[in-house]
Order: sequence, then structure tokens, then C-alpha cells
Amino acid sequence: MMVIRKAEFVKSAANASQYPQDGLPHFAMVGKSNVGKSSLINALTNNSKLAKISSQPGKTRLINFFLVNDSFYLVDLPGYGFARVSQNEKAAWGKMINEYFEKAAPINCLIMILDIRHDPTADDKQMAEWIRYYQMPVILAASKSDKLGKTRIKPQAVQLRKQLGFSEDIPIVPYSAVSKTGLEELLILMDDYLPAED
Ligand SMILES: Nc1nc2c(ncn2[C@@H]2O[C@H](COP(=O)(O)OP(=O)(O)O)[C@@H](O)[C@H]2O)c(=O)[nH]1
Ligand SMILES: [Mg+2]
Repeated sequence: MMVIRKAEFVKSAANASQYPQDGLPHFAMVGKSNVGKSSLINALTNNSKLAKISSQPGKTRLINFFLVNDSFYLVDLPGYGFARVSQNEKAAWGKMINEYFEKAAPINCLIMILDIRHDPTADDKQMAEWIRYYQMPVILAASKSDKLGKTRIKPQAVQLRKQLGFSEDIPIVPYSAVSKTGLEELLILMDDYLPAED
């Protein structure tokens, strides 16, 4: 299994010319604001201070790159669906994500995060369509499983995947950044997208 030995913030980018240019693979976190993207980066790297967690939703406006084990990036994408943002901000978000999808080769895999307690929003469904359109590899990650009774976790995750229109071939992993459950399973799935370590 992948062991995360080292993780560091590298840079923030507003456009493609600012992305890292070293050709290392990316795992990019997508999901609505406040779903837990930054918390997942911190939980996976076991560093609570690495990515900025905000109780104010909608604060991440840039793409943040974190280099792990000197061999791949965890990418914190700006969240979508924050009700109070203006049309201008929504357009800017769309442009930024679209540019990332088109120009940040190689994106090895997206990690699409959904709150396990809630049905997918229209924005989540739009993102799922986008992922299928670009034929991007994706792992679904259902956050905040600590907020749900144990017996409801698995069925709720399976339901979420179905509501998003993904087949059973797409993995969905319930996890909690608080109780740290599900993280190993995610790392095992991510490992399949990385070149074998020597
Ligand atoms: N209970 C619980 N809270 C979480 C979990 N993951 C994130 N949060 C909380 O959800 C809020 C938003 O998290 P954040 O990582 O900033 O979301 P982002 O906007 O998607 O980056 C913060 O208050 C986090 O502490 C989780 O697995 N369980
Ligand atoms: Mg964030």
C-alpha cells in the first residue's frame, strides 16, 4: 500500500501557465464548497495544517498543488455550488476548471467528493456529466461518514453513485476525515493509478 512519507504545498495557480510543469501525475479533488476537499488532503497526508480548511464556504479561488512523496500531486480545485457567488464568479470558476481539465495533462484521476448525508445537487450531476464527457478516471469519495449511523453508510454511498449516473464499475468509498476511516481504502485505489514504486 502507498505510504505517504512527505507532502508539501508547492503553489497556487490561476491559469495553466502556472501549473507545475514536471509531468508528474495528479489526483484532483472536485466537489462543492465545504464538502471536505481540503480536509481530505490533510487526512490523507496526516497533516492537519497542509491545506487550508475554512468554515466559511467558497473561499478557495485558486488551484492549489501539493506534492506527495516527490512523485505525484494532490490538487485542491475550487469548489462549486456556493449559493451566494455572483454570475461572474461562477463563470470564472467554470473557466478555471475547464482549463484544468483540458491542459493539466496528465490528470491521472479525479477524486469526486460528495457529502454522504445529502443527495447530489444539480452541480454534482453536471460535474458527473463532465467527467464522463472527458472520460476521466474517477474515484467517488463520500465524506463525513462519521455523521451517519453505521448501517446507513454503505447503502447511502451506493445510492449516491446511482443518482449521479455512474455504473458499479466506478468505486465509491465512504470516509471520514474526522474518525479517519476509509482513508486506507482510498489510498489503495489511488495506488492503481501510479507507476509501481521501486
Ligand atoms: N464531521 C466531519 N466534518 C468534516 C469532514 N471533512 C470535512 N469536514 C468539515 O467540513 C468543513 C469544510 O471542510 P473543507 O475541507 O474546508 O471543505 P472544502 O471547501 O471542500 O475544502 C470543515 O468545517 C471541516 O472540518 C468529515 O469527514 N467529517
Ligand atoms: Mg477547501
